[in-house]
Amino acid sequence: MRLRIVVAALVISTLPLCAQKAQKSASAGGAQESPTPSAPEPPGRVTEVATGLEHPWGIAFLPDGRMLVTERPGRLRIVGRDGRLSAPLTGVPKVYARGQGGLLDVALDPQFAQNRTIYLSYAEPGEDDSVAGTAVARAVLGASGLENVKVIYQQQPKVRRGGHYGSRIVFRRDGTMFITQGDRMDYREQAQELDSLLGKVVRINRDGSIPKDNPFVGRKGVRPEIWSYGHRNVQSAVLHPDTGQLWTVEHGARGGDELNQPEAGKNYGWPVITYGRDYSGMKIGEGTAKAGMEQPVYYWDPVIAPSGMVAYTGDKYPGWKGSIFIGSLTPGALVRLTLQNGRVTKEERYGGALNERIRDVEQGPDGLIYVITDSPRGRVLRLEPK
Ligand SMILES: [Ca+2]
Repeated sequence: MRLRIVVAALVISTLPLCAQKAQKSASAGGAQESPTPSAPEPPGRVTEVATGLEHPWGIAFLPDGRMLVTERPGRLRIVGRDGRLSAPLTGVPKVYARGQGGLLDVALDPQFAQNRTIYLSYAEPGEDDSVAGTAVARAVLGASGLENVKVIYQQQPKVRRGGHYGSRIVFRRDGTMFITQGDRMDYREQAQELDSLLGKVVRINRDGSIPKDNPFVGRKGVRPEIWSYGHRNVQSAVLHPDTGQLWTVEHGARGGDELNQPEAGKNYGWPVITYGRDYSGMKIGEGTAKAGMEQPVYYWDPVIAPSGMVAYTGDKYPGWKGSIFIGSLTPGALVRLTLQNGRVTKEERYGGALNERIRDVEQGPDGLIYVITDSPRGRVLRLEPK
């Protein structure tokens, strides 16, 4: 009698689990999941290069080894090789500096040595400051500030509140530019709508015009800037130095950060398919897979909260050439992925002295890895090999 009660209780208690599993397998995507490795001290020494930056967001090295660094409240500074911060450069466009908004990425033109041109991505306020959207401006880096500033991209529509502005700027080998964006948080359904620029990776020419070979050019009711869609919030992007293909990492909700290789015209699923759940624990969308929607190459659950990414091409650290590095905001670490034939073959994480909110990662002209930390007194750190 007692045994029967126990068995019955077991059957009842496992029923919802079985139902859940059956439902899961009906739409199982089968993408590769991070094993969530531990995060020991990095191999080498972490040195502070600069400090006192207010929520630094993006870094780009100038050819002489100095760095351009954005601060999210709306300042752009040069960090000298001695770590000294310049005064804020003049000419930076007005930014919507609230919540996740503000001045975001900075990138040098592929022909910077000839044209001294840089690009900034940022949250741009609307006319009355009640709405905002991601934007990109180009400018010439003058002696003490930006000159010939021109806004070359504006995400449409601008919306109220919300976060998820993305964004990173990456140049393709053909000279066109990718801008990664987010779904503006409260508007996630628009990631699937092709007349909206929310939740999209876009591709434009460096003067702001639209490349004629973009996947949706000429299609009625579709924004011609769109390269790929169904993205949640892409704050990590790199052009793979071997293949020339775009790699991105996007923030999921609870679980479901994704490594993607966005290809022209493809749908990356958000918010219809995802490996994550809402912060409340509720299911999002329809499952993890659906016909016509791409699987991520790799996903993280629990999340790493990815921001900033670099493909390492140097030879200063044994065994790291060809690895991809991603900054983790939460739990805070530098994540290293080894890739082979478009798959992740190994993930390592370095915490310890790098156990901070890492907002961007770059390779310096000296072949060393630099990161910036997201805090009111953010720092530039350099990882020196043993
Ligand atoms: Ca996806």
